[in-house]
Amino acid sequence: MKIERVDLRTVGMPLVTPFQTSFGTQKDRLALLVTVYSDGLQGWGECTAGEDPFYSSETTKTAWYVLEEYLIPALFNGRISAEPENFYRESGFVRGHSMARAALEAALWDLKARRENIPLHRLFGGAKDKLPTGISIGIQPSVEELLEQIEKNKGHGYKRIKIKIKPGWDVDVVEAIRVKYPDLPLMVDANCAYSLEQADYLAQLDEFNLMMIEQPFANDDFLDHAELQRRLRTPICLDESIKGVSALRTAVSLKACRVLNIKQGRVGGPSQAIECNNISRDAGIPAWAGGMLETGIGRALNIHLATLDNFVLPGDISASSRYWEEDIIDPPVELNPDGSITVPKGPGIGYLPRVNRIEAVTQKLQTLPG
Ligand code: OSB
Ligand code: MG
Repeated sequence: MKIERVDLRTVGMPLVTPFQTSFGTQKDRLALLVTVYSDGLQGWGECTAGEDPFYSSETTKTAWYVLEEYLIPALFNGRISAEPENFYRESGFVRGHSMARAALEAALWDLKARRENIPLHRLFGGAKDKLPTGISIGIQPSVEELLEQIEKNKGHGYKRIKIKIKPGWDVDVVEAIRVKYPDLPLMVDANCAYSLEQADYLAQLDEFNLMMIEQPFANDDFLDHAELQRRLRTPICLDESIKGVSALRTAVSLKACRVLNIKQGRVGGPSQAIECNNISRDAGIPAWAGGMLETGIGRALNIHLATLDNFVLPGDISASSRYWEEDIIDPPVELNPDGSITVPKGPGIGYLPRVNRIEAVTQKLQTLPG
């Protein structure tokens, strides 16, 4: 497979509602898209890096830089072969920059699946037709507004609700939810906002029958999470800490989590996400597909990965309308009345990139080789 051309672009997409986490509030998404061209076909990938180095050290700009200066040139000079199965190993001369690498790997998988005229999940070895779907609700101006959001999204059919927590927006808020919804499948995500000194405080969450508490401690921590997990009945779920297969093996070995959030970009690409599926399955740790406020292009990839056997919990793979007035894929991702998403059967990511719409929202475009 010879790649003739690669487009790098950023697209600016206003979110339908601002999304607040313990590390900040986001109103717009500036997504980085990669398009590879070969033999009359295109493959599309999206980079999950944020605009700012708050969730992880990578940003849209660092990913652009690494793609433009290192990864794409290596694809043209043959150091990287364009076979997605080999991409992670062949791109390993670039240390770190997992999300930059993952974006190009994703585009190569989409291209390969389109060439073989099969949906991505068949290449990945996933076999589900429908996926249970959850939604991640940001920090709200008031508890009343949060309860309204929960009511509305339960009505849409979402199978579980995840709320963001931070110091000052945690135990009381969860208690208020439980008063109104004693049986709602509910999880909380702290995005690293606490430390082990708050373990006794966090232990108060144990009485609310949460599905999991996601990433309470630092983004590179395992030992404190393991200590907290020993003290809590509620499963700890790791997100930021799991920067790849090696980190997952460390977490398993230290018993630092009982649930795993798999984000393909964070772990180094689709091939590494498949590896994380297998390792977590063999360790008896249920997993689910996390989200990074992707456009339809990145979300479609998450949908295909979530067909793997250990993605047993509802993922953050919500409908397009949860994020965007108008998504950049056709058709948009839609929720079935039972709150599931039907895995698309078309080739590649299974949705068509809306090229006119993508061009309309493009902020920066670079074609390589220049
Ligand atoms: O921690 O899961 C997270 C978005 C940006 C950065 C981190 C996280 C998130 C989300 C979004 O929770 C979930 C989604 O895309 O639906
Ligand atoms: Mg998270």
